[in-house]
Amino acid sequence: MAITVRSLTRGALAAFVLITFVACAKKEAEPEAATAAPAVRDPNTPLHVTGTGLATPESVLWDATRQVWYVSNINGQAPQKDDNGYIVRLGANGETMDSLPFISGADDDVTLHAPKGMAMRGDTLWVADIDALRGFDLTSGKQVASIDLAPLRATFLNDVAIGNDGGIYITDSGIAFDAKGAVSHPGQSQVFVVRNGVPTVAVKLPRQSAANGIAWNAPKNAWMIIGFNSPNIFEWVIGAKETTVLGTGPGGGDGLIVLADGRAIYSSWADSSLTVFVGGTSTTLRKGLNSPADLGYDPARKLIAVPLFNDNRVEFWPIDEAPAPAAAPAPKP
Ligand SMILES: [Ca+2]
Ligand SMILES: [Ca+2]
Repeated sequence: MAITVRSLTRGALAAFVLITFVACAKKEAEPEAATAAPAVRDPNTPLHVTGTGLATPESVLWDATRQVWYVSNINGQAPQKDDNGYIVRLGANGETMDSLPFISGADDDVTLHAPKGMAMRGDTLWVADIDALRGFDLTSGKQVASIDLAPLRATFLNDVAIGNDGGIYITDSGIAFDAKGAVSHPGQSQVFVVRNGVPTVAVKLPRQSAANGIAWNAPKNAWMIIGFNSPNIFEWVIGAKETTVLGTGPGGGDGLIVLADGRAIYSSWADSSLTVFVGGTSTTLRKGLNSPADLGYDPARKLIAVPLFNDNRVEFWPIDEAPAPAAAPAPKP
């Protein structure tokens, strides 16, 4: 029904104007989640920020086919089996997409306690969940698999990656937390591989290294692994009995990606940084990132997604955009 101003009483007109105003205000507020890039960017601000709908975000994963980011949310304590974890989708520029989580432990037909690392193989999203690997259909969000790694003594599954052999590789930090939050290492720092639905131990790392990020390093045909409780950058060649150490960094390692050119970029809780590792040396790329967890990466845009675990936020940074330099020191005479 068309509404003419003449047919409205003064009160109704005021309400109509108010509603229109609110609607306009709402419309203008919408792009907040995805800040448009100005012509000249300030390299010290993220390209996009997403700060709504997230609760203890641990991992971000880019899906180039669907042009969405997946964000795993622990929603509470990292080791707690509370079945309240969830996964949301964000648009390519970090826009909030889901009014309800895409995948939610709160649903009766989903079990998801504290989701961390994620990887895609075909149409399935594989998610590390304390001592199990959960599989979800990427179109429907329905749970399609649950693989129990508790019999292999998994205690803190962390990152997931697909190998060039088709195996699903999962790190186990092997850590536990007591009632006061103190960390102990009752489990083994190790990597599992799942083939045809069957998990086995792939390799064990030094006991207290707390294996965290894992990424396939194609140029070297090997895995790269970092530990939350180690400054070492580990390498593991499939079939080798042990890992080797490629170099060191600040420690507190979490997310890890390896670029096509062989550069590795990882997040560090120790110095709140993104750090680049190349030629055996770690160099700070960017600081000021509080509790930076498992990184997502879109190679087409060279855009890195950093979930800030304790800040309930995901920041998107172009990787090859250098931070504005601090004031240069005066040249020495
Ligand atoms: Ca449930
Ligand atoms: Ca992690």
